[in-house]
Amino acid sequence: MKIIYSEEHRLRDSKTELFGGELVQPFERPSRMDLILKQIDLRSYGEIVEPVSFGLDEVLRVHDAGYVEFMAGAWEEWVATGYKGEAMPTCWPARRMSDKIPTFVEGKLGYYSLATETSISEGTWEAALVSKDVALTGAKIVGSGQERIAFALCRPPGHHAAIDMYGGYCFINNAAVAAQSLRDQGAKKVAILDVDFHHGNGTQDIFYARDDVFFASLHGDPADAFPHFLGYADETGSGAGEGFTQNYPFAPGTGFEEWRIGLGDAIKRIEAFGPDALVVSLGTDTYKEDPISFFKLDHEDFTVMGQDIAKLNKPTLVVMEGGYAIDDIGINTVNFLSGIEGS
Ligand code: Q9C
Ligand code: ZN
Repeated sequence: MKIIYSEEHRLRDSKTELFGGELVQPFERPSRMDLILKQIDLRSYGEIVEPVSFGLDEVLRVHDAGYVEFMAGAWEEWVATGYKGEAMPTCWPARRMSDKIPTFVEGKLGYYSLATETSISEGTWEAALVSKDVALTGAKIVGSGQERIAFALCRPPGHHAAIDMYGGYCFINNAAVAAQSLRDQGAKKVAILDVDFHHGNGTQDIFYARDDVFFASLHGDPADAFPHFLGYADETGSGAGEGFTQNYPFAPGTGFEEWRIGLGDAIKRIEAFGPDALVVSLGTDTYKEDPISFFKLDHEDFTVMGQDIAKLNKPTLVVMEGGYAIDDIGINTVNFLSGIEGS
């Protein structure tokens, strides 16, 4: 299997995450990739290839132009204020407030974000741009028929990035950009299956009113888990997109047996939808030891998960999302890949 990867993810190296009222070292850190690469190497799995560079056109197919423009200059704008820490919002357009876009950077950060844990630091946007190149290179490999399956080893992750909001460690929605690219290359219908522990609110937002991209997500119940304000089972799409979104929220402590029933249902619905291509948002934060999640999946469950999804037998791009039980994310990721590839 081709694994698309770039060392330039290291440009994303924020020092602060707001967690439990403290500024801590971010869970989403560069060493995550080293641990995945170590397992890939140990098991002599796949073939690592460099991404091709793409411009902003593909990003603007799914994200708002004002958002992209702000993100491109956000760090410089923040530094110019004289603030000493990394850039983070402190205030949002909450209920019954104005939707006018502020002029001052701190207001714009609030306008264009959905959470405050994710600090913007020098190099963040540059890394996000390369991460989307990784996803788009994978979409080309699969979309052109060169390979039936590929793995985009993206960092920073993407599935929380909405049309015009960043947060949850995500800035550009790599899976959405890739799905749109597959559509633009000729796939009439694309399905996105999101198995990260957290709800893929950004991906849902981007495709919510569309009937050409089916979105299914299994995740911690938003009543108990980030992103808290999206991912309920009664969100099924709007307008022409009605019936093309499917959510599977699960309670704290959920194990693989129960989770797998949801997966089986999602797979059945994807089969009925009949996509020409599949994008999998892969997060390994469903693992039992993940420091910020509450499911109970074990190493071998990731292999079975991959095997179950393989039965769909579609051209497939796997896109890396979350996973923070640092020592184990490599094992879980490669187990999934070997399961879905059938090797
Ligand atoms: N108390 C991804 O997995 N905060 N993002 C969690 C827990 C944010 C996760 C707080 C989690 C974002 C890509
Ligand atoms: Zn996650």
